Amino acid sequence: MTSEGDGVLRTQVAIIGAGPAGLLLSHLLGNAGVESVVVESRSQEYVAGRIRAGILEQSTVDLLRSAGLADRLSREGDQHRGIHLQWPHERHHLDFVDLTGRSVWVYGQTEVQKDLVAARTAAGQQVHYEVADTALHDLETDHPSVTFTDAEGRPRRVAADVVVGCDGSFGPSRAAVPDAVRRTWDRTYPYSWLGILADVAPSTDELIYAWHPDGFAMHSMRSSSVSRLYLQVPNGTDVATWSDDRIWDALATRLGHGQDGWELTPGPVTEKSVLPMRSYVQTPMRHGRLFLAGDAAHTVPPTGAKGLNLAVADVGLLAPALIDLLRKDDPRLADAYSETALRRVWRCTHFSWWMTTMLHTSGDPFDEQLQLSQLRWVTSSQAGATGLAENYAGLPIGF
Ligand code: RFL
Ligand code: PHB
Repeated sequence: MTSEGDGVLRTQVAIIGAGPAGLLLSHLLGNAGVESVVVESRSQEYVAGRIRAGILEQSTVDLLRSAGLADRLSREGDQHRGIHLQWPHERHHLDFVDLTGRSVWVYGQTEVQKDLVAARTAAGQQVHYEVADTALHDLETDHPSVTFTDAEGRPRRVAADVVVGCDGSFGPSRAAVPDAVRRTWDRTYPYSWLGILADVAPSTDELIYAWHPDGFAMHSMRSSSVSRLYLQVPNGTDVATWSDDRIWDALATRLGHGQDGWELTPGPVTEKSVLPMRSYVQTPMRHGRLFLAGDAAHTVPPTGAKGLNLAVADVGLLAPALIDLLRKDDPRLADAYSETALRRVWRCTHFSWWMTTMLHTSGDPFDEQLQLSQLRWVTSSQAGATGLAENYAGLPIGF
């Protein structure tokens, strides 16, 4: 039992971060009778309201289904067979189902988060929201702990067998691995995305990824009445310099392909933000009694739709490893976690980098010709198309 005495919470697994990685881990552990306490620096509403990922790959949906988390996803999620890839005057559909037998689902991270919160609340999970001063201690011993200041300003300690850092790119967990042990790889791209959410029916059946001399554009969606669109913009772009009209004009130009009378239908913009593009990997994903999962260990640029899916895949490996460690005293999966997880992390890091560099204009005419050549190849060769499809729809967990 998770117990409280002397202001100390005792549990088996202390989880830092109540995003998708943290809550899913707590759910999978709870299903197997392993107790956890979750601490989160933001409010429940803030975490659930963040507009982020929109695409779930096959293995993510399979895992959510097997964990009993997919009732609403099955009813409200929109299964897509593939994506459209285009450049001026050409649009091609890649059918992942024909190419690989796997598909993807449009179901927003906001909805995944709501489903996770509902499931954890129903199970009586302890989640401490709006905490401050989160710190990790004694990770190289058998009695690690996490301290924090709770929402009422009281100092608290969670004493656990294991600590899991699910606290994203800006949390304290990744830096809790000593400098002498950790290795990092980092790439900042010379462009950002301006993203909008709009109350208008999508102008496309499936997502459009568009290469254009003015810069990349993408048409995604959240439902039959809500569209999500992105434009490549220079780093440091002030969102205030992009009026709604300017955004819709740029989207119409970059997404228009001059055929079939296709048109983009504009609508009221309900959210607008600029996000930088970055690749980051930190190894190892385990140090002593600390395990890292999701964005805490790695960041990918969003062009491959991999961030959320990779967080789910990490947790899909980590949960059985911790269950074996804590219930059967069997450390084999826990000892293999970092190496096993990193194989998929590097595959997705490469795929996200490849999609990003194939589709974003750099202003270099040589790059431009290579990009167009690559696009022609992935849309006309069975081998090229299958490679993209296999990575986008996602390799099985454990790959
Ligand atoms: P999260 O979601 O960042 O959650 C980490 C949580 O930790 C909390 N935290 C702390 N808690 C306690 N103490 C501290 N000191 C803490 N510091 C931080 C944070 O408040 C937060 O709640 O990480 P997680 O769970 O690993 O999940 C990762 C995903 O959120 C992320 O990879 C995706 O959103 C990336 N991503 C996409 N992924 C996809 O698979 N498909 C997509 O289509 C996709 N599109 C996107 C995206 C990310 C985007 N943005 C804005 C980064 C589109 C966008 C626009
Ligand atoms: C989204 O719908 O937000 C989305 C979809 C696909 C991506 C990135 C973002 O590659």
